[in-house]
Amino acid sequence: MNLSSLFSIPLQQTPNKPALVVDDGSQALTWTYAELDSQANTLASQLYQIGVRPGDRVALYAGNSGAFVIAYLALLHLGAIMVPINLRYRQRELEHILSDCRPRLILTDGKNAVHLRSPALQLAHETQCLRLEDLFHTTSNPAPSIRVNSDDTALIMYTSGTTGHSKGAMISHNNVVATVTGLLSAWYWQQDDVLLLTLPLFHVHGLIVGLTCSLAKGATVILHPSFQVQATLNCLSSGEPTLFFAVPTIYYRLIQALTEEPKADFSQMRLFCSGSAPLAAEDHRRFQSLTGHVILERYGMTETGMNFSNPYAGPRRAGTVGLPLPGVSARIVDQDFQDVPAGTEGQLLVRGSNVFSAYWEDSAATAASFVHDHLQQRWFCTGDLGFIDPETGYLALLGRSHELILSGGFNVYPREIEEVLLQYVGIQEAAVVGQSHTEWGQIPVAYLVVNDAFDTAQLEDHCRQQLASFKLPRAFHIIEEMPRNAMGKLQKFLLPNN
Ligand code: MLC
Ligand code: AMP
Repeated sequence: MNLSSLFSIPLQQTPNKPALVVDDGSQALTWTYAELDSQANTLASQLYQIGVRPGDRVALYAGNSGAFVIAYLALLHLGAIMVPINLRYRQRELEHILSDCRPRLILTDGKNAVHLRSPALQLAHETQCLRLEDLFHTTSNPAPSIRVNSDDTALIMYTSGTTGHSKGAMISHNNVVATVTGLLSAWYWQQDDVLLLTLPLFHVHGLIVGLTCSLAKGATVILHPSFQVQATLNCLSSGEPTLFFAVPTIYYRLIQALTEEPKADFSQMRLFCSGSAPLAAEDHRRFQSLTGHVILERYGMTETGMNFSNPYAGPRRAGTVGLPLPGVSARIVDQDFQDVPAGTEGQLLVRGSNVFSAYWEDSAATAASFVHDHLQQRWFCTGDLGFIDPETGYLALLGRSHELILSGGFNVYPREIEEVLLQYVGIQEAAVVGQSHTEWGQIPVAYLVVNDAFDTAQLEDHCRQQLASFKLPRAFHIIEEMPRNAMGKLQKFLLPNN
């Protein structure tokens, strides 16, 4: 099934029901299912006239808004491939993504266009860049009639790579439908659910788990431009939302605010979910004691959509991500990819219709990410380490086999930062590690071997120009030499405070 067909069910059943409310604090704009569909059709027809065709990549570098949602639906109708881009990315990261996926068009908005207009950003000269605000001025038009197959690629989502550059995970319509149908049943979604969504729409969590599930069910999304503690607490206490999905850093900030002002009433809420990074058991407990709600933690990845979830109806165990979602198969294996007994730590492999097929134009990375079993079934190597509790069958995650740092729900690869540090004159060696942090989960810190003394403020400037702000090392430690083993291999675990 393609995604437009999934959305057509609520459109036919409840055309006049609010599908989307965008509340930026000063005003709330509402779209019914019929209005969203009609505006998406009009935009699809405009984009078709501009020359966007099935299989074309269209990059979206824009904040949460009604126009973002309409552009998503329009591109799905057209069979074009949406490439959502993290808004904190700057020149170097943008250049990589745009030159890698070669979009037919970039859609942006008035607030964020400035980063694409930077003279330093080298865009291929034929790349057209349009502001979403300039596209909504024609009268309604039917969408061009295009056949979109379930195996067609709906999205390319860039996810940080171990090699220092992000890779584009090609996610088909079918992959998204698999995650959505799994979550709709696992979390008992209902048509009268109202989801408060404050996460960015450029990642799987906001776009698929939040927006797409809600539109597929015929529920309502209240979308905020970004997460703000007070606006979130006000909305959650307003009696309107029934669902809230967030990353652990957001729960941490809500817990701080509720500890100071514990009056909020979330009695109409049905479900609080956490994912994208590990939720500290302590925060799970504190949120329950402050609100009476037991957070449901689930686990997923850009490449796979959602894989595991604590049960809606059964026990939600802190420190675990629960059981495989419907349609997901999972194994824990040792270094030779052999199954280990329940209770033993190993790498998690997954397979199912939710799992992507390949990285965009990177067959080597694709081949390195999958293994075949004796039945020639293909399993995706998540790189996540964990064990299955022999009694409950619940998965507990223990960390990553690679060096990925998870900061506030964003991925940060040390290698990428190290490469930027090594470009700086005077730095001889650089090692970046994740340091535990109560609010962010982890933060990147850098250890440097330097030739001469230098100005840390200037080094910070250099990093800020080259890296998204969430990748900036929060501390620079100068050391005499890197700890290495007899083979000369860097032993990051021996770095001080790590
Ligand atoms: C912002 N900053 C971060 C950061 N986000 N630093 C580290 N890690 C992060 N995640 C930086 C800002 O650039 C700024 O730096 C400083 O921290 C303070 O910013 P802020 O204004 O307090 O941050 P805020 O804008 O409030 O953002 C915090 C946040 C945001 C938690 C709301 O990070 C966020 O929306 N995270 C959600 C990410 C997400 O959706 N992940 C899902 C991935 S999908 P400076 O130096 O400029 O002051 C996935 C699959 C799955 O993982 O399973 O879901
Ligand atoms: P991304 O590539 O941005 O989609 O991030 C995916 C990674 O986030 C996974 O491989 C996990 O390491 C991590 N992740 C997602 N959900 C959880 C969770 N509930 N607990 C621990 N880690 C998680």
